[in-house]
Amino acid sequence: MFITYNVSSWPTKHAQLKIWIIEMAELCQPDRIHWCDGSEEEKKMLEQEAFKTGELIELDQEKWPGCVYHRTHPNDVARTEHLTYICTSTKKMAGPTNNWMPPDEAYKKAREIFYGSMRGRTMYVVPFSMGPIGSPFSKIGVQLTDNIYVVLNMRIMTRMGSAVLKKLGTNGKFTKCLHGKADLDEKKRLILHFPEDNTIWSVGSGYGGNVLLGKKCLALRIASYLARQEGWLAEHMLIMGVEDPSGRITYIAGAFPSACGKTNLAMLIPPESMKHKGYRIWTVGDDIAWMRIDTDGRLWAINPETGFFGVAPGTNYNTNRNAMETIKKNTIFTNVLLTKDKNIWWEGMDGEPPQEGINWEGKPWRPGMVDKKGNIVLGAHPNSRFTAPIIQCPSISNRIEHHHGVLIDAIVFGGRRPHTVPLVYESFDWKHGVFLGATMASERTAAQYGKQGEIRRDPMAMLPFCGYNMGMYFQHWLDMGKKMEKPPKIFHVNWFRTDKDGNYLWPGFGENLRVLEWIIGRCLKTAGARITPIGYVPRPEDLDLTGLSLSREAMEELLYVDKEAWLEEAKEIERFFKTFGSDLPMELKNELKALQERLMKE
Ligand code: O2Y
Ligand code: MN
Repeated sequence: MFITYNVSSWPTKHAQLKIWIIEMAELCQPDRIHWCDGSEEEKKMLEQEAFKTGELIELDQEKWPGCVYHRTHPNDVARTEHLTYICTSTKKMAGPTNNWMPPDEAYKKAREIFYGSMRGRTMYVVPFSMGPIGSPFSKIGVQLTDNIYVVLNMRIMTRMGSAVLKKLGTNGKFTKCLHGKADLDEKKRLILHFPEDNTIWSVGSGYGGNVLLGKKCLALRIASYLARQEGWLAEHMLIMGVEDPSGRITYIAGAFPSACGKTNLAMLIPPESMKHKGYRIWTVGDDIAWMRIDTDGRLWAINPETGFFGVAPGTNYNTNRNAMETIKKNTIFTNVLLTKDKNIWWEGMDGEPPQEGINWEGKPWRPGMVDKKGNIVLGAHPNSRFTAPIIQCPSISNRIEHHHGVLIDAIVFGGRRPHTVPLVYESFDWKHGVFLGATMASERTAAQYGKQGEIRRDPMAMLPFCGYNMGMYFQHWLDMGKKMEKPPKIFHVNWFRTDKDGNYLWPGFGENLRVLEWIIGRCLKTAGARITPIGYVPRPEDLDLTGLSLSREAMEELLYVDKEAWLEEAKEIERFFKTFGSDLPMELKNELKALQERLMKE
């Protein structure tokens, strides 16, 4: 079939953009091409279209104004790391932690799947900006997709539409993002990144991180590659402002592996017993931070996104009141339970579960149902999500649109560590801080792929998201420190240390503010600490524990540095470092040696 597209009516004079779209359309052969302008009318039109086909279901508009429901294919409910590739011309550039495919082979394989895959469908052209349009931080992408659900998600998660196209002008740089659902066959699913071509191709999936190409693919994998070339940092980090009783706001960037509560921390609500102090939390972002050194020699950050793609199960008014308030309207719910009266529910939501519903697999569901093996049948998938505009968050920072972002005073790394790692400690300096980030690790939970309980090293929480060789990435972090006049202080936190019976020692959630207060105190040089072989650790009296029912022994255990356990940890780090071979920076090898010497000294 020969299809013509009315190119002369396209709303751009950007020749390269037009040539690329024609090329992609010739490959995928959509029946129509629709340029997204980002308007309200367009949103309504797309929703109506998707309601007709069943791609989206309108929720009860009295209870959930502006909200819609979507269910993905049951084989397509999470990012697929094993099908995600970095396609650089050499394997060395992708490094030992990424799947690698030569670009020619990758393009060839994907081309075969994309070929003719949009016949009978519309190809949507989605121009989007990661970061405020026109900010020196920002990057523009154009995503082609055959999926309305993806367009509507991109509309929430990014600045999208005509204003971006205008900014792109006639020859602006952009990331070429091609997405097609094809036939959702797992065997024909590929998430391909071509950093050298500034290109992303994703085929065979309709879910989250695989298809919202501005998010993990562009804002982390491609951006981390560009950031190294251009001298900045693209990180898997939340950004939050902590306003202290004097009105001073300290901004903190925090890297935690997936499923460690980043969204909850970014929206923290001060506990009752600390409210009298007058702390307030301002949310800048819950997932991604782009950070640059400004003319003052300090590190400034923006959140390049405009929405939250948060995990629904476990979210309730106790665990995250701000998230619950955020998702009350204009939200897309994916793979949660749907009731007959067009209401939604997930495990861990407030109130009683509904008497019946249709679960994430599209099957009838009742509370307490078990499968043939006697396992509980879930209403919502553990990775079910809400996509909500950040602007609806009650704790939203007023600097979200600021073109220079916020000044970062502290970087916090964290993981889920039942043993060994204290509640909080501070690095001796930037280089030692990079070592803390490079060696961070986390226990796998039931919701994650892999062996439950296993400790997985996840440097800077970037293991699945670094778009190039991680050894070179560590060197880039070290180099960034050398360029800053006053780099942020670097800390490590662990909310998940357990006692000998496996019970969490620290209450977590809002109480984490007590730890942040110490971190801020260290930045302002007002909080005390003791020097240990692993860094500066607070004494119990250095933290405000007023109103917290925690025994002195529990507190001491939380802050205990067990030298034997740390020597074991150091051996594991040594093994992990070996995987990077000669790409591991000498400075990190030296940091490990220095840690071992400090541990053996006393
Ligand atoms: O499973 C997915 O596709 C989404 S994963 C995700 C979504 C929002 C924020 N972070 C993550 C992550 O895995 O880090
Ligand atoms: Mn994330």
